[in-house]
Amino acid sequence: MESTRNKLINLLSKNNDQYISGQMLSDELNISRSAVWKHINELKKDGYEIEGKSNKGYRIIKFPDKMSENTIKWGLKTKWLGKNIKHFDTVTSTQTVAHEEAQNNAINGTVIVADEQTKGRGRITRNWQSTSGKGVWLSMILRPEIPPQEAPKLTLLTAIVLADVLRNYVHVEPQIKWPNDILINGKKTAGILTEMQAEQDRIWYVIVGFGLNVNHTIEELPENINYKATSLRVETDTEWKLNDLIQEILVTFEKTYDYYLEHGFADIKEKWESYGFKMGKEISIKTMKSHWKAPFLGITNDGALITKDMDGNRTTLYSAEIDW
Ligand code: BT5
Repeated sequence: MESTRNKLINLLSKNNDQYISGQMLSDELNISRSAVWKHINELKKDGYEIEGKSNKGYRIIKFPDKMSENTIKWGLKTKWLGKNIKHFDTVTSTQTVAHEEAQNNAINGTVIVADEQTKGRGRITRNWQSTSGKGVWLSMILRPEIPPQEAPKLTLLTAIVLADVLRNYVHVEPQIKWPNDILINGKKTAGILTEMQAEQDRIWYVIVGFGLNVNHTIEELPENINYKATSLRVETDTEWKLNDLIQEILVTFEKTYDYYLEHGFADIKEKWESYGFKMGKEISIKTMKSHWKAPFLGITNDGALITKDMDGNRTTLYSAEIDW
């Protein structure tokens, strides 16, 4: 059940710029005027700026920067994505929670987001470092009516969404390293993980998760000889508000995803290629069996890597690692 506190925030948020009287709040919430006043004081302690005028009532002037269901929803301009948001201070993995929620019939567009993940997951058995409050660790539950074999396209679609937001909102020049890494200046700033539950010809649900390093200083970034990591703060010398970034990403995702469902994948593929890291250049490819160098010629309509095999014949790869 929704808490009185959340109901109060909702009432105050709905009214945007207008005041809402203490009496009306007390009637709507079914609590005394002094209980309303106590709740308002609690909100102020949590960083909400609330103006109170004796003959008019209350209005919210500013939400706190701290991430919460309410602060992400405040001013979020999406039609269906993020209408249901669950925020956690700490969680094992937002993917795991999203699977549970999806199995409990969570609606299309449900968003799971956490300040910290203790077991953030990458692909296969890899891990994703998700330090508390430093980045966006978020999973979306989607129920698209597409054949299961099209689901990998959602990884590529999410990559161009993140790249678009980084270019247009953060004003950096991102690149996408096939299939799912977002790089700035050659260093990884985000990764995407797409998982699904499906039958042969029907998707039950898809979970698209991404991790975006935002406010880490250089010292706070994961250190590893195998990969180079970066954050938006390191690249731009600016601290970013996680709530604002999430809103930008959700709005851009909704637009791009709806476009894909209506018009197909061709434009998204073209855009992906315009962001492609080492497109047209020689890359170092590793599969389960071999390791060789070949040119990166593009991606297919279903997102596979187009390159050449060791004998120089054109080939497409659905899973492989590209070395840095
Ligand atoms: C990915 O896998 O890049 C997908 C990462 C998806 C993370 C999100 S966060 C929200 C949701 N909940 C989850 O539990 N997961 C998703 P992959 O391509 O396998 O890359 C993993 C590799 O990236 C690791 O083996 C490290 O080399 C590197 N890595 C780990 N943490 C990193 C970080 N914070 N920044 C940059 N690189 C990192």
